[in-house]
Amino acid sequence: MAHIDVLDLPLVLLSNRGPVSFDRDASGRTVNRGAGGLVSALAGLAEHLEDAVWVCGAATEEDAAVAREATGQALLVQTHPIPHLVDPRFGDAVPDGPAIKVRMVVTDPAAYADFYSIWSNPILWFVQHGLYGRSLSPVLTQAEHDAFENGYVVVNRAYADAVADEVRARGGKALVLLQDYHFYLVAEHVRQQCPDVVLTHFVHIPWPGPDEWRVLPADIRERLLTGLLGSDVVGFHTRRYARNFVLCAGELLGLPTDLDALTITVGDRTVRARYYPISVDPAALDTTLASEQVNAHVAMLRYIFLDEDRQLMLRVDRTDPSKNVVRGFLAFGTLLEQHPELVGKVSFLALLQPSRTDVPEYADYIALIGGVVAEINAKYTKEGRQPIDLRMVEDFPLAVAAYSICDVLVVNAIADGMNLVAKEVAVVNRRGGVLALSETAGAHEELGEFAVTLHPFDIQQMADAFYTALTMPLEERHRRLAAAAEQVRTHDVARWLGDQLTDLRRIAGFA
Ligand code: GDG
Repeated sequence: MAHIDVLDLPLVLLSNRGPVSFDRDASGRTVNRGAGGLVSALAGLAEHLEDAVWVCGAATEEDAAVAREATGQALLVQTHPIPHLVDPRFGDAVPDGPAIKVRMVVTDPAAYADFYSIWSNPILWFVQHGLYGRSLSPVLTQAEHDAFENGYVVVNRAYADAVADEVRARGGKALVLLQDYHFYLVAEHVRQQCPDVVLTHFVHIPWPGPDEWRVLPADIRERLLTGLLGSDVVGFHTRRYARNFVLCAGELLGLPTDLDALTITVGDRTVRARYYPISVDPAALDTTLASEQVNAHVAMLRYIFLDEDRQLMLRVDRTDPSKNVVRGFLAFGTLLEQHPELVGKVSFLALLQPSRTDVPEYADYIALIGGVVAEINAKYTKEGRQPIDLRMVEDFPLAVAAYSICDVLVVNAIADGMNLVAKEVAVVNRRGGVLALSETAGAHEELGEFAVTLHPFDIQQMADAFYTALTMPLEERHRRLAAAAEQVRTHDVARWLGDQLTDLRRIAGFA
C-alpha cells in the first residue's frame, strides 16, 4: 500500500479499537493484531512514522493490565513478524521490525458501559441508521440522561485528555485523526487544551439530516454537534452525509453555513465537511484470495453450491438490524414463489457474524432471522436441498472464498456508511458476480452504476432485482464487474487516508 512519507507534523490517532490487543494463555501474555481494512490502513501509516502514536481503549482485561503497568503512558509494540511489546520493562528494548506507539486508555467499567452499550450502541447507531420506529422507540428517561453525563461525556473527556497529553508531548502541534461515533465530544476538548492542533474527525456511519437528530434531546444533540465542530475537517464517506452535517449545523445550531462549499463558520474558524469514501486494500485481498485456506474453501463451496448450472447468492454481514437481513430473505422467498423454476437451482449463502449480542435489539434480531430462514427453507426445500444456508461464523477466509465465486452479492442495508463487503467482492469475484446494492449504502454512490439497485423496504422490488441479476447475460455481468473492480482498485484505502492527510497538511500550511 502507498504511504505518505512526510507529514511535517507528528501524528496522533484515536479509535475505540486499537491496532493490537493483549490476552493471556498458558504461555503468558499474548499480543494480537487488530483485523480489518481500517486498522491495517492506519497501522501501515503509524508503523511508518516515528513520531506517531495511537490512542485507543483497553479492550481486554490484559490490555488494562498492560496500560496500568505502563502507568498510562504510550508503549511501543512491534507488529511484524511476531507482535510483541518492545520495552525494557517487558522484554526486548529495540524493535527489529515495524512498530507502533500505542496508548491504551482505561476508564471506569460502569462509565464505559454507559458510553458504549447505551449511547454509542444502540442510541447513536440507531439514530444515525434510522432504525427507530419512533411510535414506540426510543424511550429516553433519566437513566439515558445520566448515562450520557456519566458515561459518554466522562469517557470522551478521558480519551480527549490522553490525546491532548500526546499532542503536548509533541510540542503542542500535531495532526490528529479521530475515528467514529464514539468520540463526538473529543475534538472540542482537545482544541481547548491544544489550540494549534489540526484535526479531522472521520465518521464511519451515515450522517442523517436535522429531523432525524431531533429524536435526541436538544441539549444532547447540540453538545454532540458542537463537540464535532472542534475539528478542522469532519469527514464522511459520501457527499450526502457531508451535506446533512452542514444542514444540521445550520438548522440545529443556527450557525452560518455554505452548502455548496460544505463549510460552517464557528467563531473565527471555518470547519469543513468533506467526503472521503473508505475502501479496501486490493493487494492484501489478492494475497488472501491466493492462499491455500481460501482455495480449500472455494473447492468446498463449489462442490456444495455450484454443480451443473446452479447459482449462488451471497450475503456477508454482522447481525446488525441496519443490514436488513430479514427483508432480504423475505425478498428471496418472493423470488422463489414467483419463479418456481429457480427452486433447487439458486442457493442463498448467508455468512453472518454475531454482533453486540448484549444489546436486546440485536439478540431479538438474530431470533427473527432464524425464524424467517426456517420458514423459507421449510417451504422451498427440493430434493434435500435447502435454499438458504445460514452460517453464524467469524471466518474471513471463508468469506473471501464465497466472495470470489458468488453470482450475486446482496447488500440491502437500511443504511450503511459505506459497506466494504461490496468493494471486496468487486475486487475478488471471478465469476461475473453482480452487486445487488441498496441505494442507501454509501457504496452505492461509487458502485451504483455497475450494480443492480435495491430499495431496502420494497420486497417486490428486491425480488425483481434479484431476478434481473440472476438472469443477466454473462458478458454484461463481467463488463459491470470489471468496471466496479477498476473503480475500487483506483480508489483504495491508501487513497482514502492520503486524501485526508493532504487536506490536513494544506490546512496546517504545508501544502
Ligand atoms: C462499519 C460501517 C463502513 C466479513 N466476514 C468476516 C469479516 N468480514 C469483514 C468484511 C468487511 C468487514 O468485515 C465489514 O465491513 P462493512 O463495511 O461491510 O460493515 P461494518 O462492520 O458495519 O463497518 C460500514 C465500515 O465501518 C468502514 O468505515 O463501511 O458502513 O457500518 O471487511 O469482509 N471479518 C472478520 N471475520 C469474518 O468472518 N474478522
